[in-house]
Amino acid sequence: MTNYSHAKFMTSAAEPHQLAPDTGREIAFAGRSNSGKSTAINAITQRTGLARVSRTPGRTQLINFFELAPERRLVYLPGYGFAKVPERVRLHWLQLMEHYFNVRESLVGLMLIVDSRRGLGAQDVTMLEWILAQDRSVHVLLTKADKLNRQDSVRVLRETLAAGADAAISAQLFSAHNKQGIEEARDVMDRWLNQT
Ligand SMILES: Nc1nc2c(ncn2[C@@H]2O[C@H](COP(=O)(O)OP(=O)(O)O)[C@@H](O)[C@H]2O)c(=O)[nH]1
Ligand SMILES: [Mg+2]
Repeated sequence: MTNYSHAKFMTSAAEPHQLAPDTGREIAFAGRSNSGKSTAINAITQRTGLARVSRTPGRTQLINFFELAPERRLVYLPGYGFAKVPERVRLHWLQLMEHYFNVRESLVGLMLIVDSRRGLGAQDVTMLEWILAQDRSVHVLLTKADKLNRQDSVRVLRETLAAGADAAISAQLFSAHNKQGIEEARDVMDRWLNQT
């Protein structure tokens, strides 16, 4: 079992040559700006402030690496979908992501962070298809589940699973505010990090 509270910041990469060494295993967190990535990372690691919760969406264009244990990493990918991002920044994001996903041998799974009130959007689906085309595992965290009533949360979970049915993705409801689904997310990550 990984002790997620031992997570510590390693390094940031703005350019391909700055990525952490590609050894061991790592899990990446990706999703739209403002979908709750930082908050989910902080809840899973129980480390408030490990990943900064952003006031200004769309600003982080860095890949942030956190060490969970020796040779085990959590990777925070820059968010997408923020309308006000200049074209040059968006292209840089695209190049960095293409490079990361194409080269990264230690990447064992992607946590796709999706606001449960929005559900899977077009850009999430593009990301999903991209990752699945490379035969990598995806688990969708439907965040901010505290904002939905029971009926709506069940519906969005069902729709998400249906959208990924061909590829057998997994998905769950998650709320950092209600501490809902944190153990379930850690279990998925443990499986990916420790599979033999
Ligand atoms: N109600 C609620 N709000 C959340 C939750 N997780 C994140 N948020 C809010 O959503 C906004 C964006 O969160 P953040 O983690 O910075 O998203 P990021 O841009 O994907 O890293 C912030 O205002 C958070 O407080 C949650 O579980 N419940
Ligand atoms: Mg963030």
